[in-house]
Amino acid sequence: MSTENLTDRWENLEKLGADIAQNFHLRRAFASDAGRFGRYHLQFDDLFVDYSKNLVTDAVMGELIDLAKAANVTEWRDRMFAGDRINITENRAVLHTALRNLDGGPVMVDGQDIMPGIKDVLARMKAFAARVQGGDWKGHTGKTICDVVNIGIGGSDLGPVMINEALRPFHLDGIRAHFVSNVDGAHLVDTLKDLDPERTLFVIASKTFTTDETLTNALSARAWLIEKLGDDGAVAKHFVAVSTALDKVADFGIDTDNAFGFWDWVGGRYSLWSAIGLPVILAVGYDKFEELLRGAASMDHHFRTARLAENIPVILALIGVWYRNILGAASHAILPYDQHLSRLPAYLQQADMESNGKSVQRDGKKVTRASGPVIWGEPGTNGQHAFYQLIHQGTELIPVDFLVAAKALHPLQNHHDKLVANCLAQAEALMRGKTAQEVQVELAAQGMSDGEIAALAPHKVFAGNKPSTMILYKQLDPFTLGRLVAMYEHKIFVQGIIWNVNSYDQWGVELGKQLAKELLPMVRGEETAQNRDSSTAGLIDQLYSLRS
Ligand code: G6Q
Repeated sequence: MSTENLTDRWENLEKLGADIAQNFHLRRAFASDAGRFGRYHLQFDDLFVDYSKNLVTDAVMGELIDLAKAANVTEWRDRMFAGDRINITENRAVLHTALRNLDGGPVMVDGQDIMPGIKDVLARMKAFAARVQGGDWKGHTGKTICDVVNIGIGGSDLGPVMINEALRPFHLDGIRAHFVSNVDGAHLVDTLKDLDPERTLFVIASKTFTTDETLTNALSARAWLIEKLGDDGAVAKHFVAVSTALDKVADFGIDTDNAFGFWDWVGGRYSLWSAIGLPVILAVGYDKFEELLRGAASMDHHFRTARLAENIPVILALIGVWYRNILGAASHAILPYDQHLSRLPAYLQQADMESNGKSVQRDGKKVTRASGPVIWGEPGTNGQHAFYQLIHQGTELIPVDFLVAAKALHPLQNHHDKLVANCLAQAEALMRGKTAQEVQVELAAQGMSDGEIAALAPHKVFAGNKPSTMILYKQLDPFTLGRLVAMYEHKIFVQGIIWNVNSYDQWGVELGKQLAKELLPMVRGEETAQNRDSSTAGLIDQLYSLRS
C-alpha cells in the first residue's frame, strides 16, 4: 500500500472538510440541486439506501472513493474472501462469508475446501432442529421440548439474540428461545424461574468453551436440571453444545454427537451464520435460517462485484470515515424504526467497536488518525422521546442511520404509517432544521409579543444540517435481515482497511478478564486486597462492611 497516496488523499479531504464546515448546509444543497437525491442513493433489489442527507458533495464522494482505492480496499476484500490470513495477530483467515456461500464454489483453507464441512454441520443442525420441533427429541422424562435456553456471551449471544428478536413474526409455535449471557446470577435465575426442566433444552454456545461466564452459567444450569429431575443422566437429553473445541465439550459431559462445530476462521462477533445460529434455527426453523444465509450471500456478491461508487457497504463506510476523521464525529447512531431490530444497535456496538476500536495499525505502529466511533442507538419512535434532543440541538455532530421497512409484518397499518412518517420526519428535521426567522413567524402567529419572541426564539431554533442515511427495505424477512447484517459487516471491514487496523482481533477484552481472576479470591475473602491500588482495596473493604 502506498502511504504517500493516502497522505495526499487525506490532505485533499481535509481541505474539502474545512470548506464543508464553513460553507455547506443541507437545506441549501437540496434547494439548489434538484438532482441531489437522484445522485446520492443506491438500490440493490428491494434494499434502498438514500445518502443524500449527508454532508457530502460530488467532490467529497470522489475524493472518498479515491481514498478507498489508495487504501487498496478491493485487494483486501478479495484477500478476505479468498481465505488469506488477514487476521494477522491470531494468524487466522476471516471467512464468515464462507458460511453463507451455499451456492458458490469451493473455499480453500490450507489447501482444503471448507464448504463440505460447513454443509455437513448445517445438515446436522437441520436434522436436529427437525427432531426437536417435531417432538421426536424427548427430554429425560419422555416429554417434548418447548423452551430452548442459549447460554453464551459476546459473539456467542448478541448475534442470535438480535436475529431471534428480528424474526419474531417467523417464530414457530411451540418453541421459545431464551438467552442467558451475564454471569450475574439474576440472568439465569430469572430465565429459569418459569421453565419446566422436563421440557427445557440448553444450548451451551462457546467458541473456545473456556469463557468463564458461559461455563459458570452452564454449570449452574446443569445443577438446576439435575436437582429438579433428580438424575445426573438427565444432562444427555437436555444439553447440547456449539463450539470449535469439541474435546472441551466432551470434558464438560456433553455427548459430542449432540455438539455442532465451527472453525477458528469464524470470528466470535461474525459467528451468527455458523452453528452459533442453532437457537435461531430451533426458534424459526431451518428454512428461514437458510434464507438469512442467502440474504447475506447476496450482499457478499454485491460487495464483491459492485463498483466502489455503487457499492453499498463501501459508500456507508466512506461516509463514516468522512465524519469520523474529517468532520470530527465521535459517535454514530443506529436508529431502527423497526421494533424487531431493537437489538441491532447492541449487536452493531460489538461488531463495530470490537472490530475497529483499535489504537495500533496492522504493523503495530500507533494509528495517526481516529479509528472506530462509539456506536449506539435505540429503536424509533422511542428514541424521539428520549435522546434525540441532543442530536437535534446539542453540540455534538452525530451521524445517524435510520432503518425502516416499507411494509409491516403485522396487520396494524395505521401504526406502520405513523412509524414511517416519524422516521421520514426526523430525517427531514435533522436536515433542514428551523431558522430563527421561521421561529419568529411561528411565535408571532401565536400572538406573542416581540419581547417574548426574542427570549424564546433562540431555544426553538434548530440549526439543521445534521446528517442521516436512510436505509429502506421492503419488509424485515430473513433474507432482508441477512442482507442488512452482511452490509454492516462489510462496512466495518472497509473502515478497518482504511484505518489500517486488524478488525478481527480483540485483545482489549483480555486485561479485565485477567484481573477479575486475580480479584475473585479477594472478593471471596480468601486473600487480602492490601497490595491493590487504594481504590480497589477500599472498595473491597466497603463491600465487606455492606455485606455484614
Ligand atoms: C467476539 C469476541 C467475544 C467472544 C466472547 C465469547 O468477537 O471474541 O465477544 O465471542 O468472549 O467467547 P466464546 O464463544 O469463546 O465463549
